[in-house]
Amino acid sequence: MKPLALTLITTLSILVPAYAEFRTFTSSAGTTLKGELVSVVGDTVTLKKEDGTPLTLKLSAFSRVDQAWLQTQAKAAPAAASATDPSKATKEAPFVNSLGMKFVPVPGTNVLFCIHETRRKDYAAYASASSGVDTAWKNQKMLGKNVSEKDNDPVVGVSWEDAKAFCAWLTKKDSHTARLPTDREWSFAVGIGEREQAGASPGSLHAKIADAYPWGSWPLQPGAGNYYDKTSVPILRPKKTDGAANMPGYLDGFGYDDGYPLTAPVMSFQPNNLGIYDLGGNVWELCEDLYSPAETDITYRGSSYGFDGMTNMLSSARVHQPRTERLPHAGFRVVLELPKP
Ligand SMILES: [Ca+2]
Repeated sequence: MKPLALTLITTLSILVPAYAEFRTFTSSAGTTLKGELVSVVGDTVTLKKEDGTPLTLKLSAFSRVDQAWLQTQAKAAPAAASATDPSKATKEAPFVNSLGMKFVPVPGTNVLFCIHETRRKDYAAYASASSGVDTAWKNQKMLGKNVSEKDNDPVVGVSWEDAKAFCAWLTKKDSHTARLPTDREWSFAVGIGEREQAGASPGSLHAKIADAYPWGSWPLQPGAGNYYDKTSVPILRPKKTDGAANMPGYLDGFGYDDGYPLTAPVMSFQPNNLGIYDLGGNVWELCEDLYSPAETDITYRGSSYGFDGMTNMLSSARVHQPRTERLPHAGFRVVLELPKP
């Protein structure tokens, strides 16, 4: 990628990314460049190179996957505003905790939802401050590759018990009650809480709402989330047991290609209308609840990078695993309890 002439940015609004980090960008010609995103203004992208010098490029100079990522960053809410009191948090001014995790209100619940899945760096802070934390999260593999190696990748390979221990540690550290979301709270976060019966077990609600997906309605839209990548199609091919197996294109993932064979850094795709990212795709998310009263398995929501099939991509989909299970395509999201109204 050849540097273009540096231009002075005089446009009225400079959109600051939700968070910045060094990442490897790929040009439309396939060459790579490491840099930190500074701004996206119209079709002009400004990066900071590793040596600190700025570099301005046209959006079209980037690969299709990077263009989508850059546009998502440009649309993300500016990170400037934040609330210091959880009860004052809004979508525009989230509560930010001591780890830099951002939390927003979800109507229908009395909690704030973290806008992102718990990151590897959040879990690393907990693991280094605690003793006896299981180390499976450091070494998770899929397709023969390591999963979630970077700080802003979602932590994977954590059991329900591990996630609850993280929440207990965070509660003590920040003096705000942190826990896993209940299955019902998760439904409100993804926009279907009003359509489900309160008190029903997660298992009884599985895939019962046929027209709601985290991105909206079928078909799967480009940029909808980290669901499936062309490079992993032959290996993560959807199972023929899914009810839609005969649908044209199904066994090839409908041609969907998100650029991430495994996990993506959290917040790489568009947020929902509440400002919450990756409720669909990336990693399955542990909930507080048992799947059904008759068993001891725990409920997961939201699907993953492994293209779990149409049924499991529904907003109302639930899967279940034993509470001690540690999986390379599952993690968790934290909620903060608000004072009782
Ligand atoms: Ca997710």
